Amino acid sequence: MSDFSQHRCPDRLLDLGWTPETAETFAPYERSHQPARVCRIDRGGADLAGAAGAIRATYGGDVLRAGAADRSAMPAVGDWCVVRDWPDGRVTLDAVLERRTAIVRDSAGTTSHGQVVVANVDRVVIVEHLDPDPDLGRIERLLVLAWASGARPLVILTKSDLVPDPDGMRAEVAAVAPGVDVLAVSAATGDGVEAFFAQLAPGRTLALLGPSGAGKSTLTNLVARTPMVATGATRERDGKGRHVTTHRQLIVVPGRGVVIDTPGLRSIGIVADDAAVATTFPEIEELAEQCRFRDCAHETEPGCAVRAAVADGELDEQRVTRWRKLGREAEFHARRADARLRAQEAAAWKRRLGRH
Ligand SMILES: Nc1nc2c(ncn2[C@@H]2O[C@H](COP(=O)(O)OP(=O)(O)OP(=O)(O)O)[C@@H](O)[C@H]2O)c(=O)[nH]1
Ligand SMILES: [Mg+2]
Ligand SMILES: [Zn+2]
Repeated sequence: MSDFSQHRCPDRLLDLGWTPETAETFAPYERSHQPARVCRIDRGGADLAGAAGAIRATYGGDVLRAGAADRSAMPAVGDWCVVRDWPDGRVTLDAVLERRTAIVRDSAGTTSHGQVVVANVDRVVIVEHLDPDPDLGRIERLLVLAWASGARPLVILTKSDLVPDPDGMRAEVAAVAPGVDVLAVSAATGDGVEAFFAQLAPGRTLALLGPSGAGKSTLTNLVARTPMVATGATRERDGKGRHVTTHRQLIVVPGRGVVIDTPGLRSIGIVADDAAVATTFPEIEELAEQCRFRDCAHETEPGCAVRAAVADGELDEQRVTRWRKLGREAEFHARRADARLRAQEAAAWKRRLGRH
């Protein structure tokens, strides 16, 4: 049995989120490599945490080749990787172990490969401020991203100390997040912070996502019990808002859990399937099943249950608009992924025919 199995693996790996599944994916490498989790990425390599502490590694040839063909194959923060110590002192990151979950955003360009924002996350924490007003559309978009990742979402509304009725606002947000816990917190007064901490558990990984200035790094430092990452008012430079956090960073808090702080998101393209959109908008999907026509576009068709609910004031028209937009985006992405698959298949055939 592997030295890194659940029973015999160092406590440090369990603190990092090591699971029996990770042990299984690592087994083929155990003679030559050690496992480590990516804390931070830069162009030259990665900072990782392993059983014996911090590791700095450069990317091995196989990783670079795979990453050139498919960007999502490059290591991401949260990934479990295998690293090798060479006699000449070099340390290389030679493979990325299979991901349990991955938050993938649409990357610019013509390929359909998404960019892995963070990997192996258990809870996606959507952080949104109560002041200025929370952006419901942004929360829904991040919920789609979260459901598509395979991890469970959670919404944290920050800066409750700055608004007169945080509970009322919390209820409004909860209405667009069916089935998802929505908490209001204040880092300034400590209100609601214990309920947030209740979401932590040793070995569990939380990733904080949300706009710049929402308070992601402030929450990270609260979890860490010490200032680990910089926080501050968003700076203005060249007329463009500057983010305080510029790197994704994984922080291990022994006995408490793992938290990943990320830079504020400006805009995010989703890489999602219909299922993630459906899970985000369950009440609309349920109505849509009652439309007279199976292919109802919910525009002018007779017997449209969605439009009827809007007319009756049971359903917010803007939420319907956002649902359709996200649905179209998911569909667009699925078509592009299909096209890539077909192109790959065609290229493979060409190679096979070329050999004869
Ligand atoms: N009043 C109040 N201020 C807060 C709260 N949480 C965060 N802040 C302040 O909001 C500002 C932004 O907080 P950060 O934690 O740096 O925000 P961020 O989400 O990490 O921002 P980026 O790193 O740019 O993405 C800081 O000045 C914090 O002190 C809160 O609950 N109440
Ligand atoms: Mg930050
Ligand atoms: Zn309809």
